[in-house]
Amino acid sequence: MAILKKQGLDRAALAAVAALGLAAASGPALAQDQITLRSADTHAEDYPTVQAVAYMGELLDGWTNGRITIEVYPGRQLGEERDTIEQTIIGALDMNRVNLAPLNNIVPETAIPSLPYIFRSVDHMHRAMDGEIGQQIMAALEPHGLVGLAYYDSGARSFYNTVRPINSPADMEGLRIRVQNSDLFVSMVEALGANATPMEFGQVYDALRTGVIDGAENNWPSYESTRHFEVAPHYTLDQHSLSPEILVMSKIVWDGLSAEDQELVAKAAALSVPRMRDLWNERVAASREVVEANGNEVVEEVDKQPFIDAMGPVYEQFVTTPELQDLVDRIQAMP
Ligand code: GTR
Repeated sequence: MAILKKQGLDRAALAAVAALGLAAASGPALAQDQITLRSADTHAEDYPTVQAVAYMGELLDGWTNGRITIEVYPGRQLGEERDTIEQTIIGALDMNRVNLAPLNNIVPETAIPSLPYIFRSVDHMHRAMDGEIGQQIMAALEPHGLVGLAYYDSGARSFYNTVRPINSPADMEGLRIRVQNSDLFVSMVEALGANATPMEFGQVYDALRTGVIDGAENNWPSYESTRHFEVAPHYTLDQHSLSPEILVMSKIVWDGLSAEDQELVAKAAALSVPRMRDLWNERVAASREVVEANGNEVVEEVDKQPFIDAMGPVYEQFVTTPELQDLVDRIQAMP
């Protein structure tokens, strides 16, 4: 984190100053220190997730007269999600906006909102994740070195491919589908009879273009922003996953903030959520227009039931403890 670095004192030195009773050095002087939080995102600068974190930074900047700021690094500048998650856990990176899926293998609780068809609608997802269930999943991140700050929308993920329109699971047979680095997504694709290839987001376009894979899965904005729609024209709105995005902070960095600053950061993160949702809805509509103007074949009216019916093995594989089952039950019981 930038606080200590800029001041040129390490933690031990600060502790020594405090032990000597030099309150002025550790108290008011430190309070004036500049805190610059570096935050990574895989998406381009105009994507709603990037804009939401930038907005959070503007709020903090305004409230603190520039004492706390956020520097957002969009477009994978700091690496793919797997790398940036590792950097965040060890405190080399302060904040990170990722999907929940690449956290599935690290924190089992994060698999629950990533489960196929666990949510009936985006509203259902909001009700669960904005409340106790979302909080419980955020709390589960902490022993793994991460503090959850906000859930952001990610719409619904659906399949697209270069080969044929998908109307039922039978059409998935044998297709090589890229998934995120999540065993849950591998299991889901395999339950549908396709072959799953975990791969970083930044490699998908070339892999589709060169035929290394036949397809992938994502929401409207990502299908459009990555130009995947130009190389994989068949898009089927099977909406198998509503796995939300999450903004996390390194626990090491969080623990280095004063209680007052933690409160400011949490408040700014909370306020960035409604802003993100507005930006998201606008972007979904705009992305859809771009794809449709390109003449892509979009299968809108797909019977989801056979897809849902195929998901039993995924739930069996990932809902493995009474605690995880309880999360599933509570989500499903929500109106
Ligand atoms: C996007 C998501 C990214 C990343 C990407 C992917 O929808 O916003 O964080 O998970 O999908 O498929 O890798």
